Amino acid sequence: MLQLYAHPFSSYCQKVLIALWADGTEFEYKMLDEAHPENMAGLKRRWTFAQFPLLVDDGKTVVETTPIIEHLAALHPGPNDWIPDSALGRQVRFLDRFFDLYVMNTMTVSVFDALRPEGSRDPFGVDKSLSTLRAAYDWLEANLGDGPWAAGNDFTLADCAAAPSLFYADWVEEIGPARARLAAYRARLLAHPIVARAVDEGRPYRSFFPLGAPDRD
Ligand SMILES: N[C@@H](CCC(=O)N[C@@H](CS)C(=O)NCC(=O)O)C(=O)O
Repeated sequence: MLQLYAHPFSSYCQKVLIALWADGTEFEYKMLDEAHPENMAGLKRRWTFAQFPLLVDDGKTVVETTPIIEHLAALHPGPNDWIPDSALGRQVRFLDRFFDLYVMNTMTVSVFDALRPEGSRDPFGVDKSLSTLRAAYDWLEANLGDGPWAAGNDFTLADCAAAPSLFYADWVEEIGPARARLAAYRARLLAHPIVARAVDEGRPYRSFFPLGAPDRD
């Protein structure tokens, strides 16, 4: 049985949960919460950086969301082709990197800054990250195709990355009506039943969001 160390409110965990649920892949959910300190201890034992999610497959540790989904695709394939062959696959990989590096990681700068103790905040760094996030939105607005998904007709790895990225990023810096194509893509993602499940399972933890979760979505 696969095991996934994860928390339902974590954006990167949602990326992998979406792939697991969409494929109907069975796994044991090792919840990283206060009620299960043994799971946090297990995570720390298995991965120097204790970042999550973390997959265990037959005793082998697999870390980093994209390699986790690649591992699932190779060894536990389901109905979804997460990384298609050829040029489409290369586009999927690029978009996966785009959402992780320019949307997800950029958005978390503001989130982590809000968690810093008073006096150690970095407004300059936050401003810079917000400007990068706006540039990422503009790039997506100009370059996303007609969809319905990031790389065309099929829901791929790129959409697993896009869903939690855009879900939370819009809370940090609204996409806004001027970026209609991107806003419509985010709305399509949130209407996808598996993404909606990820959002719903994270709903009880919204008070954890340090910037104040908006009263929507
Ligand atoms: N590049 C990593 C990022 C994982 C990540 O940043 N996870 C967050 C939770 S969403 C985390 O572990 N935060 C706690 C920490 O960094 O100590 C991946 O793709 O798995």
